[in-house]
Amino acid sequence: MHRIYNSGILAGALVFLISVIVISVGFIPSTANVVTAQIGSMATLQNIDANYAISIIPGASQRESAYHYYPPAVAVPTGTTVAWFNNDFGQPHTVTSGSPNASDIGTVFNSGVMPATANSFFQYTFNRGGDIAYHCIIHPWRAAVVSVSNAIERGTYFGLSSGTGPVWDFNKDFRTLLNIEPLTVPLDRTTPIAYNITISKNDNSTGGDTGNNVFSDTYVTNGEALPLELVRGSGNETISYGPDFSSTGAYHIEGPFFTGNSNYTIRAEITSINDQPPQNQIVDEFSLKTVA
Ligand SMILES: [Cu+2]
Repeated sequence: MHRIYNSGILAGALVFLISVIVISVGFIPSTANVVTAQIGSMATLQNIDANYAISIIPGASQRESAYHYYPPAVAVPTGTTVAWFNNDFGQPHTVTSGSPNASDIGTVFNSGVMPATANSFFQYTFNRGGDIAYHCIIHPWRAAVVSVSNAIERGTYFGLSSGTGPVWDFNKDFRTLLNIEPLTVPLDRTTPIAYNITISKNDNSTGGDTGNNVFSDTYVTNGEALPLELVRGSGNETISYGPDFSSTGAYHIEGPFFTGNSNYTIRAEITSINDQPPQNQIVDEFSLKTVA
């Protein structure tokens, strides 16, 4: 998900390219809140302030491509900043809110034409709940959606906000982004904080309530909350990857252990702050139910 390309561009060539594209596309919706797509350098990519990356995949301009944006559907908590990267080298694209042919396209966000150059990205912060469809004006045959939730649970030491709330319904969402935010540890954007995340599954089939530990790993952020996406796994393997960006980017857990109609406990603990164990235990447990 995290891709960095090396390439320089000439501003003049870029302006020319955009002019050609705009002319050939024919229109930009007049209602659009056009925001110029940003062209990140290596440095800005490292320092990008987004939480979640969506890729405009290689081949996205082709009609037969299964996806234009990947992942095509995500569920995120309010406050999440999503960054879309044009990884379809040599092709211009847009990230434009609304379904193709809808009357309100581009009213929530519109990247304008993202140049067909390396490191071209657009970002938007979702501050309101709801499902927001979007598409590419140039290739309007693969719409995508960001589902935004206001759901938040407060523990003693952490606030847990998520894209789906305490019930994760696989009929709607294959993935859900959690944001695990410490309530008692200052987030100074600098001091390393190590989070241990343990997921246990309560096996109802035996009538028992005992949690089987199905996942445990430690993630470090630089004085930031922990964005952590849960993905319903398709294979037999558990995959943990990330972050999407240096400090604010999401980590991901893709697990075959996420199955429908199950109950999970997510345990979050801060195991070190600036490489020192905290003086008091900082730990909370949250319940998550899956429905299929
Ligand atoms: Cu496109």
